[in-house]
Amino acid sequence: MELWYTEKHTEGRGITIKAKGTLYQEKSEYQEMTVLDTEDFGNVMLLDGLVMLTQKDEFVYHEMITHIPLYSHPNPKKVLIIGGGDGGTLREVVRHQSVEKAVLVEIDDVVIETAKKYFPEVAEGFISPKGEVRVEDGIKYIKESNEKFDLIIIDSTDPIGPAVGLFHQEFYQLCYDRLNDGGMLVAQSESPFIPHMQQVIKDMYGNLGNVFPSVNMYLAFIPTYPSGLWSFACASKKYHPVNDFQESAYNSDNLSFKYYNKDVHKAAFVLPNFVRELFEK
Ligand code: AG3
Repeated sequence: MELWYTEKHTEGRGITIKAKGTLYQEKSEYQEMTVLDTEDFGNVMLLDGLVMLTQKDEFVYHEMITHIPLYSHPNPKKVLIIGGGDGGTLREVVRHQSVEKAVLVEIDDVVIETAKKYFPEVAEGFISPKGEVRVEDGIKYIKESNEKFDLIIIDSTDPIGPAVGLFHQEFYQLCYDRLNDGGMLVAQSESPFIPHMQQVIKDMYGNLGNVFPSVNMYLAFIPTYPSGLWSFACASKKYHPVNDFQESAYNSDNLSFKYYNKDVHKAAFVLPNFVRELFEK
């Protein structure tokens, strides 16, 4: 008998992945966690039945949500990650020489514990002495803390469940206030090829644009996410992600990547017409 897991992306399409079995399943206070063992993508983490990451393609998302802003800011020392409980974003952030401290605020401890057990190479970030992990609501943290950051990364789920507030203008304003002068914010921003996500994108970029002087979208190819074409929002107080690319930091860090490189950095901001049109009034 063959077992196939399907995530429906719309009423008429989805992704289907052949599974060897279920390794773990639990209902946390916030969402349902599932880990599948699959033929093609290794272990797959689902939250409320939606693919969050797989061992085979997580590198794309985690490299792109981190290295683009970290090599656009001339001296990012302090980074705040909202969400990202699997540790993959933290793992990439702490590789940068300039980064002295990274605070990760994840609402659901079950995500952290599951990642440590079933995705040890992703959860590697938790070992770093530069990291500080807090299990609490990111919105509450940002309201109450007065720590300032050079970069805030919003590594959230789709805007459902506990993540809804992470797409609101009030939250972006709180982030803006927590950022130092040249600060930047990067957030995962769904797929421009899925109709209901196009509306999310319009609202989200509208909200960001009401708060930040500059907002740019960039794209990456993530095979297991809806449509495979994924987007990220880069909002900035001062630095431009393409014009201010930090070539010397990139060269001196001399890190090895599986997706990101300096040409990808620039190319990721080149948008096809149907994506550009999402921003036209
Ligand atoms: N966060 C973004 C996942 C969104 C996927 N959406 C979906 N499958 N419908 C991923 C967290 C990785 N650190």
